[in-house]
Amino acid sequence: MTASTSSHTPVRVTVTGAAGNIAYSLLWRIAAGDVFGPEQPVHLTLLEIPDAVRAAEGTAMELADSALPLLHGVDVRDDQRAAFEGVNAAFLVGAKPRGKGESRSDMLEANGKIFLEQGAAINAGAAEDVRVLVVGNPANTNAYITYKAAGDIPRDRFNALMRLDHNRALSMLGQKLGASPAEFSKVAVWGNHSDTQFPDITYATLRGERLADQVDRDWYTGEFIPRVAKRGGEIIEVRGKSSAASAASAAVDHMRDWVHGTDGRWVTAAVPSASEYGVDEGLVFGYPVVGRDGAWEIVEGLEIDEFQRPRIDANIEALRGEAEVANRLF
Ligand code: NAX
Repeated sequence: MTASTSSHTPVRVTVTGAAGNIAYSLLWRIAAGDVFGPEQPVHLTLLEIPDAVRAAEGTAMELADSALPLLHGVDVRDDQRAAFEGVNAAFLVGAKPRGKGESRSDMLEANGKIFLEQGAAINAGAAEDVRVLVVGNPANTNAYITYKAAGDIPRDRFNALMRLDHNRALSMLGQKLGASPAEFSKVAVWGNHSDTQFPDITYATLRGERLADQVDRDWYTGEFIPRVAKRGGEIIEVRGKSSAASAASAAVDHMRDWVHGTDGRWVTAAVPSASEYGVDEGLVFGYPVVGRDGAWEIVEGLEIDEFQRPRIDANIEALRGEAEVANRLF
C-alpha cells in the first residue's frame, strides 16, 4: 500500500461507472469541494468498461471545461489496477443492471464478479486511509464482496450507500409535518437497500419532541414505511429514469460525514456488522450511526421492540440469502 496523503496534497478519488447517470452529478460535487472541503484539492480517476471509455472521456472534457479550482487532475481508465493505485476514496457506482429474464441471483453473481475484481485491485494499490462507498446495486452485498476480496484492508473501510433511503425518509416526514429535514433527529433506516428496508422513527424527535406522538400510526406503517422503501421505483415511473442526482447527493453526504464526522447527529450507513442488534457478523447492514474521528460508530444500546424486531429480522434474512449466493464467488 502507498502512504496516505496530507491535506496539502490532492485527495485521490476514484469513481466507477463514470460515464453513467449518477457519476454525471457526483463528479462535479466532489470536484467542487462538497466532500473533502473547500480547501482540499482532488484528483479524480474515472473508471469505465472499455465500451464506455470514450463517453467517460467526454465527461472528463466537461470537467476540465468547468475550470474548478480544486480539481487538480482527471484520468480516465479501463484498467482496475491502475484506477485504484493510491486511492484515498472510492465511489463504486458502476454495476450491471438486471437483464431481461435474469433472476436477482443471476444479477448478484454478474455484479459479484465486478466487485470481486475491484476489491482485489483496491487491496493491491489503495492508500492506507482508503474509504470505499458502494453505490451500485445490490449495494449491501456488493460491499460485502468487495471487503472480502480486499482482505488486507480493515473491513470497516467498506460501506454501502443507504443515505438516500435516510434522506428520502427525512424528506417525506418533513412534507407530512411541515418541517425541514434538518429539524428531525434520530431517524434511521435499518437493513438492506431494497424493499425490505425498515425506515424507523421509534427514537426520532422533531424539534426535541417525540416524533411517534406526532404522526398517525396508520400513516407510518401503511404509507411511510413502504413508500420510502419503494421510492426508487416511484422516481423511475415519474422521471422515466432511475434516481441519479439524489443518489449522488446522498453519496456526497455519506462520504463527507464519514471523513468529517456528524457532531453527534445520527445518520444511516450500511456498514459491516459486528453482530450488533442480532445481525449476522459480517453482513453489510444499514444502522443508525454517528461519524466521529474519521470512522462510523453504530449507535448501541437501543431497545428493540416487537414492532421493530420482525422488520429488522426480515432484512437479516434477505442479506443472509444474498451472502450465500455471494459466497459462491470465493
Ligand atoms: P448507469 O447505467 O447510468 O451507469 C452505470 C455505468 O457503470 C455505465 O456507464 C457502465 O458502463 C458502468 N459500468 C458497468 N460495469 C462497470 C465496471 N465493471 N467498471 C466500471 N464501470 C462499469 O447507472 P446509474 O444510474 O449511474 O446507477 C449506477 C448504480 O447505482 C446502479 O447499480 C443502480 O442500481 C445503483 N443505485 C443505487 C442507489 C443506492 O441508494 N444505493 C440509488 C440509485 C441507483 O439506483
